[in-house]
Amino acid sequence: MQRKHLLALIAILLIAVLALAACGGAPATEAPKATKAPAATKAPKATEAPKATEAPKPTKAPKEEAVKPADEIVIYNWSDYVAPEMYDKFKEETGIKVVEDNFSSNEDLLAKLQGGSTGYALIVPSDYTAYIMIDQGMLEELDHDNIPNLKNLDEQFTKMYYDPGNKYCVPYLWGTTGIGYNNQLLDTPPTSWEQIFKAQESDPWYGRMTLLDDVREVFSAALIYLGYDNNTKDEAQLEEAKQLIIGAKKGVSGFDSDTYEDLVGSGENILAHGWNGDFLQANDDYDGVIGYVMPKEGGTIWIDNICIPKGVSPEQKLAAEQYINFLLRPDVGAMLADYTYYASPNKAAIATMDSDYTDNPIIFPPAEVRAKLHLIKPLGEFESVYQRMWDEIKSAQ
Ligand code: N2P
Repeated sequence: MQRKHLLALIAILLIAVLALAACGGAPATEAPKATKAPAATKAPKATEAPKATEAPKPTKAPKEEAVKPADEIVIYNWSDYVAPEMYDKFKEETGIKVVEDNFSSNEDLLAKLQGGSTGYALIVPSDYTAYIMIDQGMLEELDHDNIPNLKNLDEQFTKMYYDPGNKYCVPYLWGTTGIGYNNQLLDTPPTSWEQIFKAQESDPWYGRMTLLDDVREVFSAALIYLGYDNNTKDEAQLEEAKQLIIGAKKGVSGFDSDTYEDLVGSGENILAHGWNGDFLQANDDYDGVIGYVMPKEGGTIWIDNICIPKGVSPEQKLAAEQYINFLLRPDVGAMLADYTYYASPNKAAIATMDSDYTDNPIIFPPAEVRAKLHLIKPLGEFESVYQRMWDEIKSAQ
């Protein structure tokens, strides 16, 4: 080959090499597509995840990793509203200690929270009070990623008017308010609110009964007895209910929301206005001497909820969410329901329980009773009228 031909050949080869190199650049720009496309179809998480976690790491990951659950949280709860071994179990499993403090009414709970920082990481308001708290911005939004057991809730408890989608609260237990009685001291079960509100001195239960220390519950019982809406905003009806309650005070030994079931069980009292599960629970200590009825006029039904008040630290919030998730486990939900004798909103827990619980008509009222039950509703500004009249009832001689 002649030298100039050789040079020409070298030049051609060189061009070819350069052209190939240039082409080689093209796949390099296409490469992300080539690796990304299969990632999206084939193994979306496996191939894409590393990139996804790598890229945003500087902004997001460190913050999430920094939050460790608090090692102690305080729950503000109703009394006798937990199986005591639940706290031990949670501590054993997570290292987080749960300390409990108690309140006796929704109004006390609300006032306490409105009074400023409490240190509580969990609270248990009833439906209408959860509504007020959500409305007033008093609750933290729940991070559902930390509560995967939400899937165990019976669907109807994900659609409650006060918190659709469980954005702020998780239903804890639900129940009814009626009359408990000592079946050794009373031959026939009570049938009407009249026996409390119109008790005569000759009645054996006169002076041996209590009303709940609870403004909305007591007004509900009186209003329902009078045939009115238990959430009425009619002041004349409320006044009538107030007079009825004042008239009943003489035959009532006190307003009590915490020990009334024991007073009936021990025989000190004969009747009590109270919550279904409390009477059933007390029966474990008093050999089944306590009965419970829903008066013929009807009564109230309520759903209590576990929620996180605003102002908790991220560590407390995480620990609180872990406790909520624990509660929603089938075994723990069953432990809670079994001990308290209240109805569980946890479908997976109920599925593990026996018919003593699931077929108990006091826990799960039959349709004809359900039809007579009413929720206590939030009343906005009008709530203060109930409160004023309640104060008048309390101070009346
Ligand atoms: C439990 C009280 C039941 C709560 N002792 C009523 N909302």
